[in-house]
Amino acid sequence: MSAPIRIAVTGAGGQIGYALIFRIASGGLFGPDQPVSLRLLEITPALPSLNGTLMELDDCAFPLLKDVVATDQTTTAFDGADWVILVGGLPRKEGMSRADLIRANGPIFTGQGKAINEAAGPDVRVLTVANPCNTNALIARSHAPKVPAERWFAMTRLDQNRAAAQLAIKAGVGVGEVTQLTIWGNHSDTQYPDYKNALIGGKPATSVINDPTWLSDTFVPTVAKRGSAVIKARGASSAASAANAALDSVRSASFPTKSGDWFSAGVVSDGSYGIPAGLIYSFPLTSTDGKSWSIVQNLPIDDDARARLDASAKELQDERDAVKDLLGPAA
Ligand code: NAX
Repeated sequence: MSAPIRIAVTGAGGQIGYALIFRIASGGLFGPDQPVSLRLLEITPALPSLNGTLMELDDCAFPLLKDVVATDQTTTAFDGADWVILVGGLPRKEGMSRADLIRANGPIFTGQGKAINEAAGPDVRVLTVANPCNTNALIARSHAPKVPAERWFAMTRLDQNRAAAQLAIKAGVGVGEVTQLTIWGNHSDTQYPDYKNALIGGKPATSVINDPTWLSDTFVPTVAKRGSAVIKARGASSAASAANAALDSVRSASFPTKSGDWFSAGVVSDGSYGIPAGLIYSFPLTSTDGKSWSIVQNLPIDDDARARLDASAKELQDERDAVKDLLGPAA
C-alpha cells in the first residue's frame, strides 16, 4: 500500500465538514487502495463537539484511515499536508451584505495562508470552499509565496454539478450525458453557467434543449440562485452537495481528465479569455497527469457571454479592492 495522503480540513466541525470527512476516510476521495491521514482544524470552542466526531470516525473502523488529529492550531493542522480544504469561516448572517462577509472572513485567510506557507507539504494543493471562496483563496495565496499559483483552487464545482443536473432534467437524460460544462467567474450570482458550449449526449445542449428563452432566463438564474433556494427549502445551506463537490474538485485535479470533457474551478487567471491576470476566476480546465492543469482555449464567446464573463471579473476586482489591506506579498 502507498503512503497515506494527508488532507487537512478546516471548519471540520461544521455541517460541510461533517458531510466531508467520513467520505474522505472511507476512500471516497482517492479510492479503495489509498490510505489517508486527516488533520482537522476548528476554533477552540468547537473542539469538544469535534471530539465527538472523532469518536464516530473511530467507530466506523475505516481501514484506509491511518491517523486523525483535531486541533485549533493552524500550523499543526497544515503540517505536511498534501491537500488543504479550507471550509471554515463565518456563515453569512441575516442582513449581512457580501461586502460585510468578505471583511469578516478575510482575516481568517491571511493567517491560514501564512500557516500553509510555513507548514504544508512541498506539493500542497489548496481548495477553498468557504465563502466568498474566490476572494478567500486570493487572500490565502497572497500570504503563501512558496506555494505556486497553479496549486490554488476555489470551488465552483457545486455550481457545475447543479448546472449539469438542471440540463439533464430538462433534457430528460441521465446527468452523465452532460459534458463540457463551464462555470465562468465568481462563485456568486454573477457566475455564468455556459450552456452554449455544453454538450448533451455529445450534441450541443442548445440543439437538444431547443428553448433559448428557458436556457437564458430560467436555467442561468436557477443555477446562480440554487444556494438560496436550498436554504429556503432545507432551512440550512447546502452541505452534502457542497462536500460532494469538494471531493469532485480534488479528484478532478488529482486524476487525468476524461477525454472530451473538462471541469470547472476557480484558478489564478493567466489572462486567458481577457480575464485580468491574478484574479481567482473559474475557467474550464483539463489535466493530463493529475498534477498540472490547463485552461481550455478558444471556446466561442458571443457578445452576451462576453458581457457575463466581464461582469463576474468586475465583481472579483471589486472584491479584491475591498480586501486590499489584507493581501500579502504574493498578491
Ligand atoms: P458551518 O457554519 O456549519 O461550519 C463552519 C465551521 O467553520 C464552523 O464549525 C466554525 O466553527 C468553523 N470555523 C470558523 N472560523 C474558523 C477558523 N478560523 N478556523 C477553522 N474553523 C473555523 O458552515 P458550513 O455550512 O459547513 O459552510 C462552510 C463554508 O462553506 C461557508 O463559508 C459557506 O458559505 C461555504 N459554502 C461554499 C460553497 C461553495 O460552493 N463554494 C457552497 C456551500 C457553502 O455555502
